[in-house]
Amino acid sequence: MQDVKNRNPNQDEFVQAVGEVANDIYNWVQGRDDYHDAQILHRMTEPDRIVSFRVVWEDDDNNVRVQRGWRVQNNNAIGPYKGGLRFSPGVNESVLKFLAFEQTFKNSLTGLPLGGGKGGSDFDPKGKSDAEVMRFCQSFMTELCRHIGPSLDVPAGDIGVGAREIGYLFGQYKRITGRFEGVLTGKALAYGGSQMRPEATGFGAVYFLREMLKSDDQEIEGKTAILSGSGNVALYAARKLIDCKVKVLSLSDSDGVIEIKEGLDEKQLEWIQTLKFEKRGRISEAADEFDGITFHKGKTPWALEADIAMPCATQNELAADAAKALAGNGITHVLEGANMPTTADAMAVLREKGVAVAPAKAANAGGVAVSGLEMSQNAERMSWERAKLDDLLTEIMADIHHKCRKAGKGDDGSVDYRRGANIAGFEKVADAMLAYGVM
Ligand code: NDP
Ligand code: 2IT
Repeated sequence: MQDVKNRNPNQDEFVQAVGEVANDIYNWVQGRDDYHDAQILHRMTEPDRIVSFRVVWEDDDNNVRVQRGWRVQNNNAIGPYKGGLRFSPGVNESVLKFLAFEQTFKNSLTGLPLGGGKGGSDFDPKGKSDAEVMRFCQSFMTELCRHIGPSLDVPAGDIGVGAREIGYLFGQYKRITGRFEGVLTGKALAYGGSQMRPEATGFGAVYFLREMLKSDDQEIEGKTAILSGSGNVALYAARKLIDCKVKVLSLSDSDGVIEIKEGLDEKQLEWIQTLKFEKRGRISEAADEFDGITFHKGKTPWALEADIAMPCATQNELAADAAKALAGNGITHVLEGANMPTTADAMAVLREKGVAVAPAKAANAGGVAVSGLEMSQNAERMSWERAKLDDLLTEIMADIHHKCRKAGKGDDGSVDYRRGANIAGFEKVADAMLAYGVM
């Protein structure tokens, strides 16, 4: 790890993500001389390549604006690079390297032939007009298009990149290359998108939770949950939790948290979906609209009492103090909807207090799994029915759960899902790399 730190100065997020994996697989790889001799882990910590580029666009007042763009192609040992694009002012090379690294193991866990990548820009879509977002996306894709392709690298959405952005990006790819092909996932149904892709990450996380509870002889029905975030992952997780008769007691954005004392109802959720996905409003507006909802400015959900906590916003949003509060408030399960939402210190607290943690690379893998299925549909120029995709997603999440339990079981019979996810995700990629020899 010291070597990883030295090689990646000022890249804290990347070092953190590598540290988690290295720590969890350390004992398991002892005795695997083939991995050691081939320097597998060391090789995995160097991305195959990073493309970095300038993105220039004009705002509505004709000012020329300059942004940075990246694509981190981390590892294609088991399939074409695959992973989302993030547009957010906090994006930098460290964040994208950590996300691409995580994605590699997550994609391996899905059982589908998907390598790992991630990309994005420090562009902030918030407060921009549709025309500005379109011009930015077109400029971004004008460079990115030469580095991606259906068998090479297939980007998708992430923070700040949803259906609108994917539409502009795909349109520009098609315009420049002249090819209509499955080069992006998360497309709308009208032009080659998949049923269930918008819902897949949030729904998949809840399917994973259901499996976790089942293996402890618990029912999901009747539980209470606190969620952070109010984007794609949080709102579809909330939708599935409500279907499973779980009370959703909070949602949030970077302004603060809404507390929903009686639990979110269908009508409120639909209203919030329109607010966030169509009107691009702020979560505090839900408190102005509904009596049972209160807004706490600048706060997070982690002080509220519940059975389940689901961080669904961003990395390192759940720190040690919050973890202590969660454990003290009766939280039994933490389900990571976001990527690496729990700091290393917070993770240590949760482990010590015996709170079960479903790690991001397992819990939120449903999104990329259905992206993989979107690629299959595009390749055969077909589109599958919603029920089939929901069944496949359910099966994939159950299979990931099974892999995590199997690899994460300790000598005393207890299960560490994070260790299990890291070992099971690592093994498939490592074995493929071994097969290719030294490269
Ligand atoms: P969205 O852009 O749809 O929503 C992001 C949400 O998180 C918003 O509510 C946003 O609030 C909040 N948020 C973002 N940054 C911060 C911050 N620094 N502090 C507090 N709140 C913040 O993104 P997604 O829902 O798609 O992604 C959420 C997380 O899930 C990310 O970690 C992403 O990597 C992960 N993920 C997403 C998948 C997908 O399929 N979309 C798949 C797997 C993982 P605000 O509007 O105020 O910024
Ligand atoms: O973090 C993730 O898994 C995603 N943002 C989804 C990636 C994808 O290719 O669907």
